[in-house]
Amino acid sequence: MIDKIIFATGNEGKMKEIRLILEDLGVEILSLKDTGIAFDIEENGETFEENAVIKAKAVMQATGALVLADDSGLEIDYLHGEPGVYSARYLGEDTSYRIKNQNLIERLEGVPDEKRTARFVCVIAAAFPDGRVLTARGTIEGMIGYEERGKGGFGYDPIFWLPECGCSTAELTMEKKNELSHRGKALRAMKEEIKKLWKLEERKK
Ligand code: ITT
Repeated sequence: MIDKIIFATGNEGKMKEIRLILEDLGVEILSLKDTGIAFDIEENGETFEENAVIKAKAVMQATGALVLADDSGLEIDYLHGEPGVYSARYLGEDTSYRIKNQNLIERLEGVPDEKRTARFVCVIAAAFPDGRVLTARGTIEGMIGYEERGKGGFGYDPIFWLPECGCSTAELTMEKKNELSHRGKALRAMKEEIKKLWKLEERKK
């Protein structure tokens, strides 16, 4: 029986959300930092799916553990899907989100509400020690706001406006964000797949 899962992410904001979503699996969830191994993974895929699989496989091969990975990003329709798979690297990996968010607000200056549509996308990949690979995708639709709002979440959350909530995703509690978010949807779907596989394996014993 598997007693731990390594989550192949170096993003602390993601990791907090992930721990809460996977809490009920009853196994230890280790981040890359927790493994103590230094990884330099080149995310050279062209899709969220490719990048999530690259990360999960690289860490599975180095550790022999069941590894999950998250590749996610923000797609802005008016900018033809930018920043998309380059969301973390947009304007440079080390540039603050203050600057990235302000820049996106400026690029949408004068653009009316109906053309400010955007979505967060998340693909979770699972790489099993026997070589099997699974992926699950989740999205959340919203709009690019006119200013940064809220202190919660991370990354582009302060400019991601949810009209039905009348707030940005940075103004939601982590529980509420997980309930609605791209990551929450993809990771809950993956959790169900993993539970099914574990049940099958238990039955075979
Ligand atoms: P790992 O590859 O180590 O997991 P990363 O931050 O480099 O961390 P990605 O390549 O998947 O991760 O880039 C995802 C970026 O998309 C992330 O850095 C944010 O800028 C943005 N993003 C994804 N999910 C988000 C969310 O829930 N809220 C705000 N921004 C998000």
